[in-house]
Amino acid sequence: MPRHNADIAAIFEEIADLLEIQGANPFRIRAYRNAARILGELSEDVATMLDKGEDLTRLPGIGNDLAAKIKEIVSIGHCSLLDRLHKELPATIADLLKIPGIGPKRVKALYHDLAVQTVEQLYRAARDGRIRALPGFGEKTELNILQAVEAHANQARRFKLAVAAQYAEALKNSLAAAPGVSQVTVAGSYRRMRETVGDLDILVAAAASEPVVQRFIQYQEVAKILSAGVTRASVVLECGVQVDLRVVKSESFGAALHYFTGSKSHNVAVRRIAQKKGLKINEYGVYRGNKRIAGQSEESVYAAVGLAYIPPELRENRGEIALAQSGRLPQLVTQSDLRGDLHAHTKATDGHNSLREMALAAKSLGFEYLAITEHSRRLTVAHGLDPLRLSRQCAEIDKLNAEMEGMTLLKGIEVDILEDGSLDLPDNALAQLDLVVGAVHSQFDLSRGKQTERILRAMEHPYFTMLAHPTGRLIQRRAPYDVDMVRIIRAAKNRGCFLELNAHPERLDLLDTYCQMAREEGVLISINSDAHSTHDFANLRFGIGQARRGWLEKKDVLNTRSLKELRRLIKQTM
Ligand code: DGT
Ligand code: CA
Ligand code: CA
Repeated sequence: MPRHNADIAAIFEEIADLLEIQGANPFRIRAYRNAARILGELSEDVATMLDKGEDLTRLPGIGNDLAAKIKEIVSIGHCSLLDRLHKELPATIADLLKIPGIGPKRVKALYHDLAVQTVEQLYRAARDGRIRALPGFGEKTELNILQAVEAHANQARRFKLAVAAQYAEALKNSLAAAPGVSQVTVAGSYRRMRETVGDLDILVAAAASEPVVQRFIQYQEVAKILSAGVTRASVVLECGVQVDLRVVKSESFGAALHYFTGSKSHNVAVRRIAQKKGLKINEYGVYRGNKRIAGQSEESVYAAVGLAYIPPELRENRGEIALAQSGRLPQLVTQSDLRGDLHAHTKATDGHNSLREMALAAKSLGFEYLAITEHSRRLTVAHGLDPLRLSRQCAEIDKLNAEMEGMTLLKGIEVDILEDGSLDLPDNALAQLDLVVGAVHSQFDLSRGKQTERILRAMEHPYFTMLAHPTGRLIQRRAPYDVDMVRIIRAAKNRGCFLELNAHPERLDLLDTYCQMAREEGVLISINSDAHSTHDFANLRFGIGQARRGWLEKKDVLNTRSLKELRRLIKQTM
């Protein structure tokens, strides 16, 4: 039974894909995609909201028709519209969309002109050179398709962190309620906040293991039991996620947690240090000879081998161990350090809430400031602002600021960086703003040299404050554009401007390794929600996770500054 928002979002995405392959009305398709996005970002399960008798049409982008479909899915477990679409199109056709670079339009052409229905048929069509002749494809596209299919076949399925979170947290709560359970932690890459996770590793401390294993394999979402023993079991959930369970005594919880959090290469390095000290370390504890000297808590494990406690996000064997030896680990930024958010949209463009609603939501998080950064005119699909509409919004912001206490809206724009590196709005429109966030939304396939020059040129613009989602990647959907990030980080340093870490779960861009580089160069990063609705501020936690993986401290993050200090810093860029 699909019951999590991610399940319903997946159904809506598939409907949108199939409708698009059929060539349906674009507005109808967009409605399903929007709804999928809203559901994907909602912090509360819609099933729970329905149980409580809440009206789903109050959610942004959900009208009567979509609300009825959500109810249908939650109550009967499937959607009759999707059932019908499955009868009209081959069942395998949606698989084609999983190949990067193949969108619904291409699937439509491949299906109609070459009768391609499966990934296998797609591969053969590309290999035999039949695709290049199709209008809009060509030889280069054909080669790309061939390579993408090969790469896809070699890639194990991974789940985006935010999607895995929905399944992990529900299962965790269920296990926590089992008799005799004292602690439950989702370990592995999930705890390290990797942007995607291969499987979930759940660790439970309990007096007796059997009742926990039983509860686990009987969990309502289990589709298949791979193995079940006395202290461990593995299952596959209906959504396709594999979950490994380990139950341990609470005296070993710390050692087991350390072992199953990984990463493997971090563990190997820690074990080597233990060996040099004549110690043995495993998932039960740290031992000198037969004597157990640590293992109840992770802190005790690190202390026993002479290391400071290393937060999970750092455990990738990228130098964190040497720092822990010398007591120089970074004091990682936390969500409570954030004083504001510098990238958000409203109803004026493609957002769902009013200025006031966004401001109040940010204030309720304890924020001091929120920058409103709508799209600019070039982005017509998002109904981007021209100079006149921007000026009107600025006037509205002035009015709101005059009446609000404890929350300041900053005037900004997410301005398109055009192909030649110029900005999509004239200087006199930008001059009235507090900050200018520049973004690449087109021409992703320029050569590395051209793409880099384009962005560098934009950054030189006197009003430029910050580069949004610097690599443009969408996790599992679009590769980063080819760009020399080292040069961009250096330019940001020289120019005194900032880079964004976009916290949207599909982006998480700037990537952790580049955060590390920016930090070394002394370039401040802003962790921004890119909120399109009041719910989206919840995504900041994923941005914080990526920032911590990138070793960022409070001082490295622009939006940990007070409004006064922030104003001083952004003024200097202009
Ligand atoms: P994933 O699931 O691919 O996103 O990545 P992880 O890191 O969650 O990896 P997974 O699920 O294979 O294993 C979970 C943790 O268990 C891993 O991070 C470290 C630990 N582990 C697994 N296999 C070994 C091993 O052979 N040696 C050591 N030292 N640790 C291991
Ligand atoms: Ca795992
Ligand atoms: Ca695992």
